Amino acid sequence: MAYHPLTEAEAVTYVKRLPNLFSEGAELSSKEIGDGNLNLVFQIQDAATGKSVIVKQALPFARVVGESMPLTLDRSRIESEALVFQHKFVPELVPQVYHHDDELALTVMEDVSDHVLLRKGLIGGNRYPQFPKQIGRFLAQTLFFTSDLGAHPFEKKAWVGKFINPELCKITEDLVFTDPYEDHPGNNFNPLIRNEVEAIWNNIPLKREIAHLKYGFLTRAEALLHGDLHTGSIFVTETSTKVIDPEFAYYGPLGFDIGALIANLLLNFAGQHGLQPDREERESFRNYLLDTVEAVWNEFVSQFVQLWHKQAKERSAHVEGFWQEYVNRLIQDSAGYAGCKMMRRVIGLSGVADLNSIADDHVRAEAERLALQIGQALVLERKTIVEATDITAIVRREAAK
Ligand code: SR1
Ligand code: MG
Repeated sequence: MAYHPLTEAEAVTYVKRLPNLFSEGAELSSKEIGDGNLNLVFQIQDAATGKSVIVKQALPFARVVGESMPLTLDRSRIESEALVFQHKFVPELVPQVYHHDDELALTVMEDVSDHVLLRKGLIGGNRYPQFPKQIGRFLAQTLFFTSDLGAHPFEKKAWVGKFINPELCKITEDLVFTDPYEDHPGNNFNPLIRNEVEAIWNNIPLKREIAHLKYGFLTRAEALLHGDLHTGSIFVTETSTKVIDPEFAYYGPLGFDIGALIANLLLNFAGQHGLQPDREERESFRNYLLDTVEAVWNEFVSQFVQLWHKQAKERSAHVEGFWQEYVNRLIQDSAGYAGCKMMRRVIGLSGVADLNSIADDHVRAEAERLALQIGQALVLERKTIVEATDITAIVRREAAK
């Protein structure tokens, strides 16, 4: 079938033709539930059995901007291949892919909407005690086994080729590392923070550090990244985690995925200024978020280092002291990428609900200023960071100012 965006009814007809999903004659309902920046998402349900699937279809443009921002349909193939890939390493943490159609740029997959988006859950003040262990496992497994540490060198290079993703990388290169730091027409920030934003545009030492981080993103094909691991790409319950949406997947520096997650936890930390009016509740939730940042890093690193010692195939990995230096650099990269990802969500094209849902412009401006302060400090001070508590100490210091 030639590419066209499906209607809700066409999405039903499409899944009915697929073997082994629904029984013949099943009465299926269909609802387009996509609220992300880029794609159509249909939920197809059989009310009689309760079974449901998701049909995710790429549009030839970015939904959040419209047809003026054309976007490759090939991202659908990348996403489906990345999901299948990640599912092999951590089946319990990634939705199962049932079917992919290159021509229609769509993927039929497991419906995980019995979970809630982590961003929504955190905005609602909910806590997820199992999350650090589970996301730590996701990060450790997917990053280790796709890197030169855990993969055969021929295999790794073939994977680099398979996951070349130039157009979506270009979005990140522009929206995370370039546009927010200059007076770019795509930027979209609260006019009340113009002074702080202009100070960033004029801060050459900061921009130089961001240039180093961008250069790492451009050149360091270390592992297959998720590529957009924010809290809107993660579904959670109290006991389960599912990572979705790897359409930005490509071979890049490990710290970019870890940093994305830390940034989004800290954007919620900043947003608490407007999200939680009760001071004690706010402090308690902020402590929870910082504990989560520390636990995510600690879980990741302990699982990653264990894999390293037990399963690293690359002989140089076993040179004495190398793993410690690698991990030291990784936490510094992660902090730097977290800083960029915080600033882009305040200044750039695509914001986050943790801040944007704060109705009062002045209260929101306070939260946004804090996010910018933390972001800048993480970029500028990243080389002093050794442990996760060094990251959270920077955040506490900036919040206390
Ligand atoms: C135009 S796309 C904007 C953002 O949405 C995605 O989630 C990525 O973060 C991208 O930068
Ligand atoms: Mg996405």
